Parts: sequence; structure tokens; C-alpha cells
Amino acid sequence: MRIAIIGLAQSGKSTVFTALTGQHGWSADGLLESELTPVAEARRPAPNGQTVEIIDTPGLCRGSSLGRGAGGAFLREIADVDLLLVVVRLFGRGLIAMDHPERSVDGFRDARIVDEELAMSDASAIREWLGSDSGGGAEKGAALAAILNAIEHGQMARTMGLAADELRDLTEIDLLTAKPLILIANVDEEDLYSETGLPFPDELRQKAEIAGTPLLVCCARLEADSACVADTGTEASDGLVDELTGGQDLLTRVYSVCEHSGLFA
Ligand SMILES: Nc1nc2c(ncn2[C@@H]2O[C@H](COP(=O)(O)OP(=O)(O)OP(=O)(O)O)[C@@H](O)[C@H]2O)c(=O)[nH]1
Ligand SMILES: [Mg+2]
Repeated sequence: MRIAIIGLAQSGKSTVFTALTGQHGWSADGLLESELTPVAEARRPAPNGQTVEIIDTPGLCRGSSLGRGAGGAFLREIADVDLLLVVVRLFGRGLIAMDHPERSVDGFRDARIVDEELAMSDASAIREWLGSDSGGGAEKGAALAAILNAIEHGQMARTMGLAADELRDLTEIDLLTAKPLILIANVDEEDLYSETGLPFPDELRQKAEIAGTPLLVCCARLEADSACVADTGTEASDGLVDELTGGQDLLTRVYSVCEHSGLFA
């Protein structure tokens, strides 16, 4: 099982990577084109004993699928993973986020940008196939043209009623928008403990609910710190944190979503 962590630049992807693997991932400073995407195994094997490989990727921005920024080049490389973890930044709300590609903190907008970049990357992969003489036959060409049309009209392939591997059999292209996906809302530690309400806008939750996308709230920094100290399996926490996390660490919650979605089958 392979999982890729994606999201806009400076959203906390590498911190999530550390939380899940206990190792360090990408940092924008050390980014060299020749470097490979950091890959590590999860700290614990999956409940069925399966090895889970986790891949950290450089950050996306608007236009990544057209080659802008560091992240776009990796989109097709991670097209064969089984699950995408999309990290959206919600920490540092109310501050000007000079290190963020959009210069502000807005998880709903960022989740939409990621969807758009995945869709544009899929669309260009399909167009490339349709434009080449790949000999896939008229049936396959027609299926791909229909999928391309839907993606260009904003529909994600994962909502087309076909599983990612069924779509793959049909199209022979690994479509990013067909991948199962978990949204990770990366909040400040103070937000986790805040009693003034949930630390992310309702529209992000609504977007997740409408799309049937699991949404996990976490403070990646806190989880990364405890992952580096010890692997305790589940983290004891209390109060609001328990309500948000069920008292479990991020890896446990990711595994739980995978189990419910049949991804460990
Ligand atoms: N306050 C707070 N800061 C965080 C959290 N997660 C990450 N950060 C900080 O945000 C900055 C970026 O974190 P990274 O994990 O490197 O983000 P990234 O998405 O991997 O960044 P790129 O690889 O450059 O795209 C670092 O300074 C982190 O310490 C969090 O949960 N809370
Ligand atoms: Mg990184």
C-alpha cells in the first residue's frame, strides 16, 4: 500500500510525513531537482500486517500542473499510489502567511486549488493519450473522451461511480482525481484546545461532506514531536482534542479510514 502526502507549499506536508513515519521529509530550502521524492515506511505496519509506504512531495501552487513551482513535476510520479493525503493549512490563521503561495490561510480555497491541479494534470495526461497514436481502440478513446469532458467540467473521476482500479483498467491511465483521498486539516495547537469552536471554516467541512471525503483534524507539529519521541500507538488526550481525534494519533486515524474504506483488503 502506498500513500502520497500532497498539498500546497507550506501547508505542513513534511510535518505530517514526520508524524506518520518519524522521519524528515521535504523542505523548500533543501529542494534540488535531482532529489528523489522522500519515501519512508509508516511507523507501524497496517492492522493487517501490510507495509505502508508513505511519500512526501514538494508543495503545489496554482499552475503546478502546467509546470509552475516544484510540486507539479511530481504529480504524474505519484499517480500510482493507493491513497492521497491532502494537507490543508489552517495554522497561523489571522496572520499574513508570507511563506504560503496564496499569502493567506484559507483551507477551503486550498483544497479547491489542489482539486483543480489534480484535474488539470489528469486532463493533460488524457489529452496527451488521445493525441498520441496509442492504439487503444475506439472504445477506450470514447471512454477517455467522456472522462476528459467530465473532468473539464469540474467533476472528479472519483465521483464517477467507478473504483480507481476499475477506471485504470478502462483508461490505462492512473488518474489522480480517481484516487481515494483524505483531507488533513492542519491546525494550531491552541486551536485544538480552543473552546470557542472548531478551528476550521464550515465550508471546508461541507465540501468534505458533499464529496464524501474523510476529514481529519490534527496539529501536525504536535504529532510530529511526539512521533519523534516515542511511538506510543495511540496518544492520550482529553477534552476537545478527544472530540476531534477520538484520542488517537494521526496514523491510527488514517488506518481507521483505510479499514472503513476497504483499502486494506
Ligand atoms: N503552528 C504550526 N506550524 C506548523 C504546523 N505544521 C507545520 N508547521 C510549520 O509550517 C512550516 C512548514 O511546514 P512543513 O511541514 O515543512 O510544510 P510543507 O508543506 O512540507 O512545506 P513545503 O515542503 O515547503 O511545501 C514549518 O515551519 C512548520 O514548523 C502546525 O501544526 N502548527
Ligand atoms: Mg515539505
